[in-house]
Order: sequence, then structure tokens, then C-alpha cells
Amino acid sequence: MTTRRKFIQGSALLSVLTLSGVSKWGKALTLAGQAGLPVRKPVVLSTWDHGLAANEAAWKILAANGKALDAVEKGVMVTEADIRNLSVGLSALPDRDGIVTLDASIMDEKGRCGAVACLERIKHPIAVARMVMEKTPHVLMVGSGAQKFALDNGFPLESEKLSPEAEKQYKAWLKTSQYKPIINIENHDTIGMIALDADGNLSGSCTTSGLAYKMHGRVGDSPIIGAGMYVDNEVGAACATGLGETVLRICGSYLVVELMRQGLSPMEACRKAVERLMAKNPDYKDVQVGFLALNKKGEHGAYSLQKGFSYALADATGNKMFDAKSKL
Ligand code: SD4
Repeated sequence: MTTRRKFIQGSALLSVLTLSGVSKWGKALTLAGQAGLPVRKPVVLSTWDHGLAANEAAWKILAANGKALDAVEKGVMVTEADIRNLSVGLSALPDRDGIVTLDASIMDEKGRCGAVACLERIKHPIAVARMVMEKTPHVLMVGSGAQKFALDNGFPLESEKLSPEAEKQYKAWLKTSQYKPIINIENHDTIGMIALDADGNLSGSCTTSGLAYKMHGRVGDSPIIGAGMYVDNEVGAACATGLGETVLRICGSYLVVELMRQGLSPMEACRKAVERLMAKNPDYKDVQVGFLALNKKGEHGAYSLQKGFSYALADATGNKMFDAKSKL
């Protein structure tokens, strides 16, 4: 986790780099912030270790003055396409019936949003979510209707076969068929991504296969606007990872953004949301949840319930992993 001191030092360094034109990562810092404060942009954040590769793709767009919306879509598509990934995209672990069902959501600076849930055999649910946002009067499409919408719009129907690793793990799981999430090693780490672009606009995305061995038809927090991800361009953006049921109960990402609206720093907002989650979920000791937040000034924060929540941050200084502070 970046300390405030390190952050300030980093910002100062950035100004020097930018002024002297040696910033390897492109355009860094604009002194056009609210109330005369420097805005640290562009910047992109995403959950867990797979966030590094996703940020890399998002950063290419942001560094070229691209839109945050494009960055958060293209960024998480890297994770969706990674066939080694067991928690995002079609290579992921299936539900208890052996079927991979995918959830995704996206939201832009205008407050437009789109989402899909329980989508089968489509490689890029995030792109379908964006199409729901841009081409329909709806926000959320699910199951066979969402799949038909994707096919009608030119997305190919992929094989229903599990990836070799997912098949191996599913067969092993079938021997006991016991569902018992294990903190941080549940193999179901969602990618949530939030970004601020060079124009000072925010967007967010979230995509996942949800919980491994969930009941068929179960939908988590990730495709629910305000739970798994939320953006308010006046204030900030937030996303969540972890046991979706606990996040749904507190509209977690919306709560983080509203706490930032009340003046809390991104990290304080994430911490307070974790505390609310603990208050509303008495079984929290066996659960992991992490929040990421980014405000309009480009300040970021993260906080998790248990230790072990990592996230990736890319800005003009590079693309690096951090460990979030945690409650327990
Ligand atoms: C879900 N929140 O479906 C997702 C899973 C997750 O890290 O984030 N895992 O509940």
C-alpha cells in the first residue's frame, strides 16, 4: 500500500519528470485540478495480480489520451482472454453443474452503465456489457437473453468445454462436492478496474466467473451496478472483489463512492465500507472482501477484510503491485 508520504514524494517526482520530459510512461500530471490541487492523471487501478497485465493494456489507451471507458473495457479483456485464468473468462472454474457462467459490468463518466449476468459461452462479457449500455435501453441482461443479444451482435458462440485445468479441478471437486470458500485461495478472483483519463473522466469495469462451484444461476455482486462497481464522475469510482453476497448486502461500491462524496479519502472510504460489511454480515470471519477506490483528484485507496488483497496501479511512474491494508 502506498503511504501518503510516498504518494506525495511520487507526485513531486512526477512533476519533475514531466517538466523535464523524461517520463517513460507518457503524460503524467496536470495542474488543472479542482481547487487548484494537482490532479494525478491518468491513472488506472485493478484488483489482484492479474491486474498488472490488464493495466498494461489500459495504460496504452490512457497514455495516448484515450478515454477511461475504452481503457477499462480493453484492460479487463486481457484477463478474460487469458486461458490460464481460473476466475475470469471462459477458462474459469465452473458452477456445481460444470457450467461456466460469467458476470460483468461497465460504467462511464456520464453515469451510463451496462451489465450481463449468468452469460454462457461468450469470450468477452465486458464487451457485451458495454453493448448493453450503448445499444439498448436497458442496464442488465441475463442468461439466454444476454447470450442471444451477444450472438445477434456478432459475438461468436464458444465451446462449452471446460479448460483443461478447470476440468481437472472440477473433477477433483466432484469427489466431495463440498462448497467451502477458502480465504484468498478460492481461485475466484474477480478483476475490477477503475480509471481516470487525461481529460479527468472516470470509468469502471468488473468481470468474473463468480464463485467456483456456486449453484447454477447464482449471480454475485460484480454485474450489479453499485455493488461490484460504481462510478460518479463528480466524486470517484470504486470496485469490489470477494464474496459477492456480503458486498450485495451493503451496495459496497456505491457506499465507497458516497463516503468519498462526504469527504473521506479513498482509503478511509474503503475502510469504512469494510466496517459496514462486518456489521451487516455476522459470518465475516470466514470471508474475504476488498475494495478499490479512486477519486477525481487521482488519489487512490484500497482496503480489505482479511490480509492478502493485492492490487495493481499504473500511472506515469510505472505499473506496480501493492498490498492493501486490512481489518483482520
Ligand atoms: C462474486 N465478487 O461473484 C465475485 C467473486 C470475486 O474475488 O470477486 N472473487 O461474488
